[in-house]
Amino acid sequence: MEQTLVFVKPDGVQRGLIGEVIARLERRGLRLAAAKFMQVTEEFAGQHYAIHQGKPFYDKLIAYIISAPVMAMVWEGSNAVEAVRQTMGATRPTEAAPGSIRHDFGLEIGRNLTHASDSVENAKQEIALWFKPGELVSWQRSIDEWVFE
Ligand code: DAT
Ligand code: MG
Repeated sequence: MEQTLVFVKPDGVQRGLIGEVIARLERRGLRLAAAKFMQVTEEFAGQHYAIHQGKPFYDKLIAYIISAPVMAMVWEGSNAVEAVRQTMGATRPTEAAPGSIRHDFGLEIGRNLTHASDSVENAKQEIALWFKPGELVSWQRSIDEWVFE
């Protein structure tokens, strides 16, 4: 089953939107595989956002991500990577589709509420960075056959 890494960023946590994000992913039919509420260190944030090192927004991005706790999760399901990116919406909230989280709750790219892996390959790397294998729960739901074809 395809898996993807999601985290509710510090603004989403501070604004009390953890439950909203989880509710939307559950409602979509995705299955939770792991969850961890944590304070990210500067070093860890640098590892997660290594691809953005050197970009003009990098320092502010790291300061934002470590400014309060985050809620990190692994979600799984058919086309999980693409489906979760769609539920989150485009990076810039003013370009995010109506009905997406970034549209419905965001205004600025530097306060865009959530992270979601952008490819299956990156999802694997990010899940390995954020979670130990033993923290992932392998389980089935009785409704799975009504969600996964
Ligand atoms: P996404 O979070 O949609 O995967 P990304 O990987 O391109 O987007 O960038 C990571 C985060 O960095 C993004 O959520 C917000 C910030 N960011 C990206 N591009 C930016 C820009 N041009 N100005 C300010 N912040 C930016
Ligand atoms: Mg990204």
